Amino acid sequence: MDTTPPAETLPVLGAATGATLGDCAALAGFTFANTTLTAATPIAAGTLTVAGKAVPAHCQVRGSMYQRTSAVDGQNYAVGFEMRLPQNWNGRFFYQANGGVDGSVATATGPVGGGGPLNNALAMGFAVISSDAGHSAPTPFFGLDPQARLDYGYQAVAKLTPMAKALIASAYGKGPDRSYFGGCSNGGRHTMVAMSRYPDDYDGFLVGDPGFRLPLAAAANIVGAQNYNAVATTPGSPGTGFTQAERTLVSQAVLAKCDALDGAADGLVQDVSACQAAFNLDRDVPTCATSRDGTCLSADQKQRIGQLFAGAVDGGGRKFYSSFPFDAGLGTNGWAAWKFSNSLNLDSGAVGFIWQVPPEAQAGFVGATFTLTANIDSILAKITSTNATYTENSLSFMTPPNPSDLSRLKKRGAKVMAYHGTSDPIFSSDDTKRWYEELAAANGGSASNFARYYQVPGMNHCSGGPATDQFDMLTPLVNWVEKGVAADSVVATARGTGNAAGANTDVPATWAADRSRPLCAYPKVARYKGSGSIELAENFACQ
Ligand SMILES: [Ca+2]
Repeated sequence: MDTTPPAETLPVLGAATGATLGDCAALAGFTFANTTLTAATPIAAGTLTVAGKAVPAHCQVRGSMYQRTSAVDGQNYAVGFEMRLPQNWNGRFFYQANGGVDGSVATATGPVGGGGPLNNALAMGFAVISSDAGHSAPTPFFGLDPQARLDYGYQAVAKLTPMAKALIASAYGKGPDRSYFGGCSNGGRHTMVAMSRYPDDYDGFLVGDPGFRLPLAAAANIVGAQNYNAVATTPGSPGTGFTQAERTLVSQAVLAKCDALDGAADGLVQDVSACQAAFNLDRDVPTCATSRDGTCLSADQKQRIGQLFAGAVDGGGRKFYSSFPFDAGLGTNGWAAWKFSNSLNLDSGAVGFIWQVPPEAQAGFVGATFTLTANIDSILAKITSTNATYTENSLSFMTPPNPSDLSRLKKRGAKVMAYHGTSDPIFSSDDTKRWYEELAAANGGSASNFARYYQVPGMNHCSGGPATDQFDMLTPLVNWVEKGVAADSVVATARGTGNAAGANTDVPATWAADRSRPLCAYPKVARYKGSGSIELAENFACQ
């Protein structure tokens, strides 16, 4: 892949200018089509804290849009939201895309990336919106209503965006000069969907560990649980099919082959691509001669685990989701939770109720039973089906259309910064890497003049793992959009013991608690310069 930035000149959008909030309580009188406000409340400085830091004075506005009763399931639906409008506004709007199956209005602080937030958009002066994406419970049963499926997929964003910009105009006397959109996990998916569907509405996109092919990733995780269960010592408990000791064994085997490829044996695999060529599960992990005891894998385990890392396959042996890279983070609790627990308790309901056509029957549904007994070909057929009630299939409403065609976004000067933890166990960084390479190919070999991708070695799903997972990617995104300054790297820090935003217990005790590393714009990787402390980012170069 070509790393030379294209020579073409793209527009640089001008810088936002700030304003001061007028009367917070008066915003309760704001009117907009299909919108009901329930409160406009002044929040004093320090009332809200994020990672131990006080958030400045702002106005909290709560409400909902498009209240209705479903003709399909008889339940009440609306797009619930809150906006937080700073007293001292920086002229910018941030759409906070939330994770999971949505269904609750997370506090609108505007995460800036990674774990243990260094900062937040609200404290930086952005006006921030957060929503429940069209249903008021964080459970999958909203999927019984076809419109709620579409709101969750992409339509809530289209409903909220013009209302939010009008409310900002009402609050400050002008609309936002610049608008940003960001989130991690399903929030990363929302962001990629907005990049494809709403390129005129936002100027900067912050994509974190995106589940941009969420139905297929969930189906792959179900196949994973079935395979781990097939080698489980306790049937029904997939984690006993790949135990903590065995996962640590594989992590250490990966490090033995890959850690030093970046010039520093430091517990971080920076050169993820080279590692996949260097590490061989079959060769580099001992095969058990007799029983499993944590120092080896059985031949059956190796075959199944190797296949899952290569990419889950359907009943006919066809790969339907991405490969996963071998990395140092699969010995962690976070990795295990996604593979062995969330596969039973989250993926089952999401597949069964939100994406399948027809959905499962709610009465008597048991997530673990569904996951461990479902036929993958039946799941794949149903998540790509429609009928008279559910007229749009899940891959259509969940996935960004044509994700490698961002020409409209690019030409108007908008920018994209994406990151993904290479030990993410649910959405594969290989999938995001493939998307980015396809985006580059669609742009003459490089997309680096408007979209950049940063791998986060060792990081699990959005945070955690043996990683430097604390970073602010919103500030460099603003600099790129508004000043034309692109980031070749973003400095990230480990959250070891004593970290003010909360320690990450996956950070090895042998690391400095505040170890730093550059997160490099793909395809470059951080390599040790050969001298100086290996705890400091300044001694690594993106090459
Ligand atoms: Ca290393």
